[in-house]
Amino acid sequence: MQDWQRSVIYQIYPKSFHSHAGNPTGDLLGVVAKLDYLHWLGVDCLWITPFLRSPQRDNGYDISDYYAIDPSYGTMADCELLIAEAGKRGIKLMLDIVVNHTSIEHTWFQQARSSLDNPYRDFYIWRDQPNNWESKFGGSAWEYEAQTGQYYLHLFDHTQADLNWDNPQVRAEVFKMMRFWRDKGVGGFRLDVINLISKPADFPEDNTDGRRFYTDGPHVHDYLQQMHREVFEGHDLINVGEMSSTSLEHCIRYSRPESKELSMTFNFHHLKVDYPNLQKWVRADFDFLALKRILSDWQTGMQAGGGWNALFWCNHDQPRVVSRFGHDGEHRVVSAKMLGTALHFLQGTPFVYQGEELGMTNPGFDHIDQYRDVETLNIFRLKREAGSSDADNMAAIMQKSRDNGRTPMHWNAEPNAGFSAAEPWIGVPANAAQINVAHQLDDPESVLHHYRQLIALRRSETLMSDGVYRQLSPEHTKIWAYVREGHGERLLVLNNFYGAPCEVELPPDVISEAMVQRLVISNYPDCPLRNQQVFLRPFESFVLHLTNH
Ligand code: TEU
Repeated sequence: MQDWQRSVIYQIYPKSFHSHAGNPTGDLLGVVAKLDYLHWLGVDCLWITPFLRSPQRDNGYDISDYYAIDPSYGTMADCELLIAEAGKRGIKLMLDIVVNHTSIEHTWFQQARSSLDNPYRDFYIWRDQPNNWESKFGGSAWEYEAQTGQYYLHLFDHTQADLNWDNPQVRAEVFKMMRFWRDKGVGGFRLDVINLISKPADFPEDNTDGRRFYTDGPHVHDYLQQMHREVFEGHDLINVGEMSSTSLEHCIRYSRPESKELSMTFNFHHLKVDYPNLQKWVRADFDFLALKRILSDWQTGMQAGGGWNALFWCNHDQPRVVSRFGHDGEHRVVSAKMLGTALHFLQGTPFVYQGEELGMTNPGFDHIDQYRDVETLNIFRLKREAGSSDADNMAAIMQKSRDNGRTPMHWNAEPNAGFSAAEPWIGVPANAAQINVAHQLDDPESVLHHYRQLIALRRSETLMSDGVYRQLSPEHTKIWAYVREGHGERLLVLNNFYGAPCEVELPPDVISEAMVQRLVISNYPDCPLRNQQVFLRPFESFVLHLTNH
């Protein structure tokens, strides 16, 4: 087992974490100020979303200089201080590398667009005519450049131009930049949409949006192996790839050690269970059986193939999980704990997204003016142009917008939730006075203490890292039941995903009153001895360690 296979990673969205300077947006010194909190929580590593120089059109995922800190976040000295101070507390820092595309303000693009024979022209992807591929943020994936009379490819916003990875000079520049950060002391990389970097040379099209052609594209494994040789080899780094619309087979290849590519992969299939017919922008309940099936298939598949999962419910692109798969009203605390337990006992490396450990909820913003996200604003405009009603659009946006997860971290009950002395760049949810760090630190029954316990358990319960996953009662419509087994022992993990009590009958080989039962964690104060017939209270969740003697 590698160290990172026993680690827990905490994700920081620095724009919304803490402003040390008292600005509308957070900064790196704001992260430094909260390191003691993160150390207390027990996390091993911080993934901080991009803070490099950027026009911030997509909140830093549009980088214009890979070697400079964006002034809104501070200076290179602040970054060095953060690496050093985190290191003193045994915490690594994972840098978010966005190299599928750059901002069009990057000098490479400025050069490239200036003339057809500029040496940087081939850093990007140009065509005389667009094909029918669509941008993930809506509309065509091609933008016309009048000066040179060609179109450039952008799989995301038109200000995010896709790099041409088939050009060896592009790869050389990317690897050089990554070595620069490695040598500065970062402990690893989170690679943004890294499975989209290899586009087929003939740009094929059919009647779809085109993603099937460039997802996990023709040379992606070769390029990642080259990255491994040129950046990772001989260094102790945790590298996680964000894989968009990927497959299990590819994720095994990306993450199994023999491939010499990455440590682990994120995928999003389990977060499309509330996209009816894969339509994101529709308000819909989630499909619980699909959620269990998808997560279970990935558990068994990755384990069989020797791959490694990055486990997560939340990130800066997703709504808050307690509002999504739990209950953000009267059952908020118990359901947030249940969701934490259900995820942390899976095989893989768990990620906790800032505020998730408090059970933060979606903010309930019901007016488009409250939203900042480029994707949300693009979609609202496109839907309106297509004739869909504002009421329908807002219903979907309130449920699905990425801004649901981007509101400021709730530190305390003071103005702006203690995030900043200044009015924040995006609204603070009304429940910040009740749901915040200061309050939960003092409450041993809080979601925060439950997460701290989950994080600590990963060090003491070996089966959390290496136990074999087996789903029980896959057809049960309310309960997700699974075991992790090995060394003649077993963890039994039971989770009621709903607000009504219910029962499940477990196989006799899994549990009996004759077995030695030890309660590992639970979200109710008492936990009676169990046998095959288990009764669970609303959103109840617990884990038992079982042995035969
Ligand atoms: O996200 C890539 C991605 O595919 C998404 O999760 C995306 O937000 C979703 O498809 C939109 O519906 C990454 C970053 O995490 C995201 O913040 C960036 O906007 C995106 O890449 C472009 O760099």
